[in-house]
Amino acid sequence: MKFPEGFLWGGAFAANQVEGGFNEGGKGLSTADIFPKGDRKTGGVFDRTYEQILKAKDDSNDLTYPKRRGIDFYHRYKDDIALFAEMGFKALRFSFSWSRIFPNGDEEKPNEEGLQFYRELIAELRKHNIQPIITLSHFEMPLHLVLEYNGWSDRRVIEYYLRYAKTMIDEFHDQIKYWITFNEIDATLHIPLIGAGLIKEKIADLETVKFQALHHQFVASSLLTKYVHENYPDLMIGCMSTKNLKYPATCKPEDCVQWLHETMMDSACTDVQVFGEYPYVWKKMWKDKGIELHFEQGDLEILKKYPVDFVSFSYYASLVTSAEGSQKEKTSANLLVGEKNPYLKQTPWGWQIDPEGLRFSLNQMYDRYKKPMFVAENGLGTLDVLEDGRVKDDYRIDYLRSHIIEMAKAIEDSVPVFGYTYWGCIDCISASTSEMAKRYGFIYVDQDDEGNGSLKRYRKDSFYWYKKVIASNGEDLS
Ligand code: BGP
Repeated sequence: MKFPEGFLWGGAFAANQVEGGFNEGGKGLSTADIFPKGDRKTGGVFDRTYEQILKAKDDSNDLTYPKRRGIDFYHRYKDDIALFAEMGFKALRFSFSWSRIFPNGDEEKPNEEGLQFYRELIAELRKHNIQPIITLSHFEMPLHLVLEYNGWSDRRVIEYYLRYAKTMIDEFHDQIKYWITFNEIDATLHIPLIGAGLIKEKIADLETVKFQALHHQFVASSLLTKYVHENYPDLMIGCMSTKNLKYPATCKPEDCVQWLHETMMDSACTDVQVFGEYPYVWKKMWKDKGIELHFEQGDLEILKKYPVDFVSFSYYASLVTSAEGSQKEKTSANLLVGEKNPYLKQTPWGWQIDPEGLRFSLNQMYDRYKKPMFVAENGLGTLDVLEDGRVKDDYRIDYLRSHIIEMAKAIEDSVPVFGYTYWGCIDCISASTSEMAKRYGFIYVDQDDEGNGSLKRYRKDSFYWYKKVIASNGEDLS
C-alpha cells in the first residue's frame, strides 16, 4: 500500500459532540443543545417543535440533552490530544462552536473567552505537531438565530456567518491551512433543523425554504472563499457533503435510470460548490414542484467565481435503489434510508459496510470534480465492551483495514487523496441518536447513555493498530 508523503492521517469530531461545557466560557445555546436522546430501535432525533425548543431553552440541565455534556473535551482536551499524539496523528479535523464565539450569532464583537479556548486548544495541537483541519459549521448554529431569524432562511444570517468565519480565519490563518465551510451541507435538505435551523411548523412552504436556506449557505461559502483567496491565498477552502453512494438493484434499465437520477440529485450540493452553478436536475425539479427561489443580483456570479479548492466528504455505508423502491426492504445509511444490499453486512444501526464503495466514491467524485480529495469522515459506530480495562475491537480494525486498502487502491487509480480523518476517533455523542452506546473511537470513554461514568479514557485494541498504520504511512496493515 502506498500513500503519498505527508499524507494527513488522523481523526475527526465536531465541537457539539465532544466539548460539553455548554454554558461555560460565555457560550450561548446552539441547535445541538436542544436534542434529547434517541436509540437504535427508534432511530435518530432530527426534529423538534417550537414548543419543545422553548422548553429546552429554559431547562438548564445537561442530562436530557446529551450534546450539552459531550465527553468533557472542553476540560480534558490536553489529555485527549496527548492520546492522539501517541497514536501519531498528523491531523485532527474538528469544528469550532459558533455559539462559543458569537453566543447569539448577531453580536458585533466575538466572545473573547471562546476565542481564548480555541487559541489554547490549537496551541496544544501544534505543540504535538497535529495539524488542525477546521469545519466552521458542523450541525449547530446559535439558537437565537433559529428563534429570531428562522435560521438560514433569513439572508442576514449570511452576514452573521461571515462575521464569525472571518473572525476565526483572521485569528488562525497562519496556523491552519485547511478550512471546510459547512459539514454535510446537504443536511439542510434532509434534516433542516440541524442543517439550517429551520423549524418546520414556522415555515409555510418548507420545500422551497429548504432550498432558499441552502442557497444562502452556498453564497456564504463562496463569499468566504472570496475573502480567503483575496487575503490569505495559501489557505485551502473545502466543501463537505455526505457521500450517499447507491447502486442500482439490478441491470434492468428502469433501475439504472432511477439510480442515475438519484446519483445526480445526491451530487448536486458538491456540484454547486465546485462548478459554481446549479445542476439541471435541480432546476427541472424546482420547476416541476413549483419551487421559486430568490436570487439577489450578483449571487450566481459569486457562486461561479469562487468555487472551493478541495472536495471532502463523509463515507460510512452504501444503499441500493430501484425503480420499484417502495416494495423493497429498507435500511438506513447516515442521512438517508434506502434499499438493503444482500451482499453487505451491516452495523447494529443498520448501516451497510461497504469498503469497495470508498474506492468507488473517490473515483466517481474525482472523475467529476478534478479537485484534491479529502476523506473527512469514515468509521464504524458500534457497541463496544470494556473488560478489565480493554476493548477487543477487532471488528473495528477489520473495518478500517478494508477501507484503507480501498482508499489506497483509489490513490493507485490516480485519485489525489491528501488525508483521511477517521470519524469519532474518541468515543463521542452520536450525531443522530445522541447516544454514547454508538461508539466509533480508538479511545473508549467511560460514560453511558444516561451520562453516568467516570469519563476515564481507555485505549482500545484499534488504538495500537492505527498507531502502527500511521507510523508506516499506511504500509503496515497487518
Ligand atoms: C455524520 C456527521 C457526524 C457524525 C457521523 C456519524 O453525518 O457529520 O457528526 O456523528 O455522521 O453519525 P452518528 O453519530 O449519527 O453515528
